[in-house]
Amino acid sequence: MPLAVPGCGSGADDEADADAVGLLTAGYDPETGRLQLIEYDADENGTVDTRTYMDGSVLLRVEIDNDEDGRVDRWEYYDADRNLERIGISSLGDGVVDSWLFEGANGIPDRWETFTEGRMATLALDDNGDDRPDRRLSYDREGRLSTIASDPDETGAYTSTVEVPVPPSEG
Ligand SMILES: [Ca+2]
Ligand SMILES: [Ca+2]
Ligand SMILES: [Ca+2]
Repeated sequence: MPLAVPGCGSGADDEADADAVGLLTAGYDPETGRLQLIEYDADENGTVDTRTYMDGSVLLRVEIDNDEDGRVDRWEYYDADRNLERIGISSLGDGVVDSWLFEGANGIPDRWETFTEGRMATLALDDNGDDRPDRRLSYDREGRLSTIASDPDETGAYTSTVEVPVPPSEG
């Protein structure tokens, strides 16, 4: 039996075993009884990798930890009709969103935003609805538009890049 270490700060309260039913575990608000959280082991390896946040029957968001290191890699946000609205991705795996994908009206992403140190670095847009970006706007450290890359021939790659001149300083 492991010894309890008193006075060392953290309690052992959050070590409660999950009463998993199959691969799904549901969490309820202790006061209202509303469904709050569904934990799911999508690849059935015994470790929860998908958490769905709910407010009763309303789906709020899904957090996915693909590599199961305890840090979320993908966030999915849904609108009131349960349509996927935007997807956040932590490409560095550090638990911080650095890319956002926005779903277009046809249900496929038509806008991608990437972030560096909390500011938008690039914004890519799919203008012709083929699920691939055709234009990419890049921003400099000051948040100014610096380059516009585009794919005028629809090759699937950016073949044209235009530098946006830095405006003359106002001083
Ligand atoms: Ca798993
Ligand atoms: Ca992870
Ligand atoms: Ca496109």
